[in-house]
Formats: sequence, structure tokens, C-alpha cells
Amino acid sequence: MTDLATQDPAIFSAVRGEVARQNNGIELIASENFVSRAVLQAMGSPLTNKYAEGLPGRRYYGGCDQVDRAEALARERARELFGCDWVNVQPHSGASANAAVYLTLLKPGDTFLGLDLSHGGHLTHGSPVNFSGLLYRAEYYGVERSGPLAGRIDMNRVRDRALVVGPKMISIGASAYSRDFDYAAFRSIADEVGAFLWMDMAHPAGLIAAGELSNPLPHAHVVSTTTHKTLRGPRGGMLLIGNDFENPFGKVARKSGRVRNMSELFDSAVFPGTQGGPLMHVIAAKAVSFLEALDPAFKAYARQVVINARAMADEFLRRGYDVVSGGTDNHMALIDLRSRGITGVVAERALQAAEITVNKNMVPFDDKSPFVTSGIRVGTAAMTTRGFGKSTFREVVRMIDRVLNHVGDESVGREVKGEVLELCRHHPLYDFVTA
Ligand code: DSN
Repeated sequence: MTDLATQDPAIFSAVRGEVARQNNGIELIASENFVSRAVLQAMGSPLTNKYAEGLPGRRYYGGCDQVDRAEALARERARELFGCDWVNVQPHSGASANAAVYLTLLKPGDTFLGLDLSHGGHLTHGSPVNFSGLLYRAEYYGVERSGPLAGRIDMNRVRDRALVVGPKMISIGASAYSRDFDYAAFRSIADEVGAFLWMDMAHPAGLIAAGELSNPLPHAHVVSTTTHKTLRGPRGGMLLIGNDFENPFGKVARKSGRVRNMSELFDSAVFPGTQGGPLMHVIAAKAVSFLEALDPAFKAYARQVVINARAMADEFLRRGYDVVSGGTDNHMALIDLRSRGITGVVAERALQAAEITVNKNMVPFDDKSPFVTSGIRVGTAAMTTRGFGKSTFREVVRMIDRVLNHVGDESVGREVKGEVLELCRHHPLYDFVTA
């Protein structure tokens, strides 16, 4: 990055500082991962210069031959990866992909049913400060407070809620839910109340592609995702439709006097509905990451992500922590710190001082604000990319436990930081723009 270093030393310094932070810390934020150099190179390429509104072969601009090739490859590889008929790889983010879902399936004021944000749901699934909660009438289901399903979704309650609120759409998907979903049960409820079923698989997408978790595509009318979490691609979004075009809702819809497939409606909800020009450098990087995910090595990676998450959750339990729902099926665990007498924000800061990055997170039935919270969320996707195995993750929990048992003791923070640095040295990440 010599040009950047010379031309804009301030930005170069921020980039170098961030690379150093990633290299020298333990990254446990469940929504983050580390992309390959090939993905970085595609993102940093002159494809960023190209306008290409439209779809491959049907653009509003000339000179699109090369970016058409890149987007066609991204689409072909995504379809193969998830075994589906149709994808749109243009959404700039998960939130953009979700905006296209709402635009296609609902009208402003329509009711939909989604997972409560404070129970692990996502901002774009009806939060009152987000377009989804401002433009549409959001109703919620949640997880159980106690009993055998504590911390989990009880499908009987989802059905009861759906029968009461009569949603036009039901959404599945979460930012802080560590269990798999019963897609067939969701679909049966959606069919019973005449609702569309939408799955936002942003968090588990890579695990679903690798067959580690159940696949929503045979059940949901539409699936959205980000590409940068467990899928380990560039920051971005995507929409997918399964092979179920014969369902009573999904086959065709009428718009502008013409009968169109749902896929056409979703395409036009992305562009021109909610976006302008697609980010062709990011789409090329998506294609690179999908090729990586089609490699058998990615299956082994995803398997290890799940093994590591189970080991991590188990080690927290063994050390007396409350793990929401008692464990995990996926790449993350939600730790309720109320019984330890510390808040999420205090834990996040104490761990950050030791170069262990987590995020404070609301736990179900939390009595604290989102700025304080009673929990932390931890994930294994990023450090599994760096080669951490299950015994290393148990070590990481030991370090976390030590820090949390000595909040305010700077010497403990310094000692753990030293251990973190040592572990990171044994699992190198990026070898460029280092000081
Ligand atoms: N904000 C992301 C997360 O951390 O889960 C989801 O979009």
C-alpha cells in the first residue's frame, strides 16, 4: 500500500492500525470473519470504477462485458452453493437485501411477525427505529423464559401469535440466537395463516451452505443473507429463492399489468426499487468467496466452527456461567452475566483491554438498556479461520473468565493480553502493512 502511505498517511495509519488490531487480538464478534487475500484483491480492484445498473446482459450502461462475467460467475456459484434456482447478488448489505424483501412482499402498514430484537432478532425485523418498524406493523414472537425450552423458540407459541395477529409475512432469522430453526414448522404456520415466509440467514449462511445446519430454501418463499459472516466473503448481501416456484404465493405476481415471476419482482425490488448501481468490485469478491466456499476445505472449516462453538459454550457452562438456551447449535453463544454481577458493557471493556473483542448484547428478558446490557455474545467464525481448535477455544474461555473475575485489575488485563498476543503469533493472519 505504498501509494496510500505516501498520498494519505492519515488513512494509511488507520488501515495499518486496524490490520495490527486484527492480527494481534482475539476476535469473537459473532458476525465477523477474516477474508482471504484473493477476496481482498477483488474488492480492491478497478472494478469499483464501473457502473452497471441492470443485470448481466441487460445493463443500462455500455462497457459491461467484464463485470457481466464476474456477476454471472457470482450468481452461478451462489446457486450451486445453496442448491437454489435464483439469486440476486447485488444487495449492498443484509439490510438492503431485507429492504427488497419488504418492498416485494408487503405494502406499508401491512403486519408481519418476527423475532423480538431483545430476544435475539435483528434491527431490520421490525425495530421501531428502523424502516421495517416505521413503515410496517411489526408483531413479535420470542424465546421462552423458563422450562425445557428456556432460551429457545416454542413453535406452538409462534403459531398462537400468528393466529392472533394474522401476519402477511413471517420472518425467521436472528443476530443472537444460538439454535437451529424448525423451518418446516414455520412454513406450516405461514401456510395456515396465508403468510409469506422469509428467512434471513445472515449469521448461519456459511454453516447452511456447508450442511452443518438445516436448509431454509426448501421452506421459505425467500431467503436473504449477508456474505461476510460465517460465509466469509466481502461485506455485502444477497437474495435467494428455493426451488419451490409452485407454491400458491410464490409462483407469479401481477405488477404494472404484466404477470411476473417472483424472482423478477425481487430483482426489480433491488434495482431500481431500493438501490442504484451495484458495487461490481464487491460482487467480484463475492464470486471469489463463493468459489472458496464450494471447496471441500470450507466444509471442514464450517464443521470446525460448530465444534469450536460447542466447546466454548461448554467451557463457559463448566465455569458456572449462564449460557442462554444451555448451549449452541451454530457459531455463537450468548452469555447471561446477571449471575456474575457484571454488565455486558463492563465485560466488553475489560476484555477489550486484554485484546479480546466481544460485543455487549441484550439477553432475553433483559432489564438493562441496549447500551449497558446483561450479556455478551461470542462467536467462533473468525478465530476458526485463524486455525483455532476446540482446546484453544477452551483456553480463550479460561482467559475471559480470568479477566471477568478481576475486572478493574489492570495487571491481570496486561497478563492476559500477553497470552493473547502469544496465541495470535502462533496463528498468523495478514502479513501486509504491518509496522
Ligand atoms: N449487526 C450484525 C451483527 O452483529 O449481528 C447483524 O447485522
